[in-house]
Amino acid sequence: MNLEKIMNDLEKKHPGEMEYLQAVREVLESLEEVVNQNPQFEAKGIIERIVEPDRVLTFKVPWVDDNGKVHVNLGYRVQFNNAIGPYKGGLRFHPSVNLSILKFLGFEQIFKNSLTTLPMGGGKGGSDFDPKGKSDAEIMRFCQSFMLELWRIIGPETDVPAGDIGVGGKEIGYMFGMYKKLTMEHVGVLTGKGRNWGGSLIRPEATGFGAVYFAQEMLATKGLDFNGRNVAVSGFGNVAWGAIAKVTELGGKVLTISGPDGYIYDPDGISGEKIDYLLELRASNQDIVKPYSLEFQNAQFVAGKRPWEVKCDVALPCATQNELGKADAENLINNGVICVAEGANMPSTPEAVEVFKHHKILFGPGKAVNAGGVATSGLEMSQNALKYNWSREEVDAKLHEIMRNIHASCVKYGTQEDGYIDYVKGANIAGFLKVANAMIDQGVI
Ligand code: NDP
Ligand code: 2IT
Repeated sequence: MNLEKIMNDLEKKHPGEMEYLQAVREVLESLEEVVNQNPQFEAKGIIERIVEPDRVLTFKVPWVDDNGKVHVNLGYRVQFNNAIGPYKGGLRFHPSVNLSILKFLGFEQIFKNSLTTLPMGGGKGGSDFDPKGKSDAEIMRFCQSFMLELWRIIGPETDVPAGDIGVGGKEIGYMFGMYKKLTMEHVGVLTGKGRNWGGSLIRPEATGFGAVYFAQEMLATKGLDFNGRNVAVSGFGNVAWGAIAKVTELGGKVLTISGPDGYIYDPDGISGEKIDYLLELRASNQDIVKPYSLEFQNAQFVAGKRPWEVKCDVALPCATQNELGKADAENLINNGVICVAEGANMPSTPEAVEVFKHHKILFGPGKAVNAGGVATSGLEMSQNALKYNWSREEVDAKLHEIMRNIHASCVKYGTQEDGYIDYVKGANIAGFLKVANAMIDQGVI
């Protein structure tokens, strides 16, 4: 495989799509060996076909605010690859959303979903709508307008969206309501639904729980565990919340959370009622973490900084892409970090990943570590199809088993001659092989 030629061609076709090109390069670098050893992949144009989405829908989303003012946002759905199952992946509402970000997320989702062992293809969507400071009624009107376009191309066997940044249970509810009204069908077209109308137990916690289950497996390869460990977490959203709850349950101490305004350092550890407070903070729609320091004694707010300067054993970046750069990685290493597991999608820059690999610490990439969210979405789809609900314990046990299997796949394909586990390489190869072979079976389409 001529990696540089493929990347040059892509850069020409999609100039300026920085995040998308970054994600593709990382995957292709990992695949070089496997593609060179398997000439059928090149002969069938697998790489050229897998890096381009099957289709992209963009649309305008007009809506009216509480004062009667009209706003127009952009809406997108990137249907990337459905070789192993219906397109599946979240919707992100954040002002930074653009096509490059959604293509990076949709591309990553192909491999992540393949790793889960469940039959799900890859997709992603969203809007540049900013939920910050919006009233409930405004969010509802926006979600309804968004679904007035999106409904045409989704369906329980076609494309099943879910949440991501800025999209949680509330937004899924408003979108589901509009879909149901338009189609007159109460079906599993979205995941992350409310518990009384098709949602799965554990889905809200799943990404964070899964990330910690995966990190547990990583630590176990060195005979270590979470008990008594200091943990730095970034973000304060859905993923951060679930991860903090599970780390605490396993005897670890979470020292930090972060938001766009800075980070919180809580030397007493974020546990008990403080974890519930995170839900309140997020639901306030204000997008700041500072109020935490006013609520709890001893907690300090550090304005405008990231939590990676805090001494910790384990780091769990759970906010957003490229939030942990080279200098942050060096800080973590100098402070003795042993494990970095990505709860968010692509939070570490390529330079930061290089630093982690160079120092041979345990480093788990998002597509493996955070796959528990979409895996539990897959379990929600199964329950919807069965018209049945599994108990909390049943879903949690399945999630745990899936995370153990993903870890085993990474070890199988990522273990180097010296015994170092390259989780990036392992996850990319394991995720790729299943999809690539399915694409070969199904012909050039
Ligand atoms: P939430 O909206 O619940 O929280 C996102 C967090 O990241 C918030 O703290 C948010 O603050 C912060 N954030 C978002 N964008 C930026 C930005 N541009 N700069 C700085 N901070 C930012 O989202 P989730 O917890 O669901 O998602 C967090 C990460 O996990 C994302 O990378 C997402 O793709 C990934 N993920 C989510 C899954 C899920 O099931 N929800 C599954 C797998 C991965 P603010 O909004 O104030 O900017
Ligand atoms: O990035 C992700 O995997 C998600 N936001 C969850 C996707 C899903 O379909 O549950």
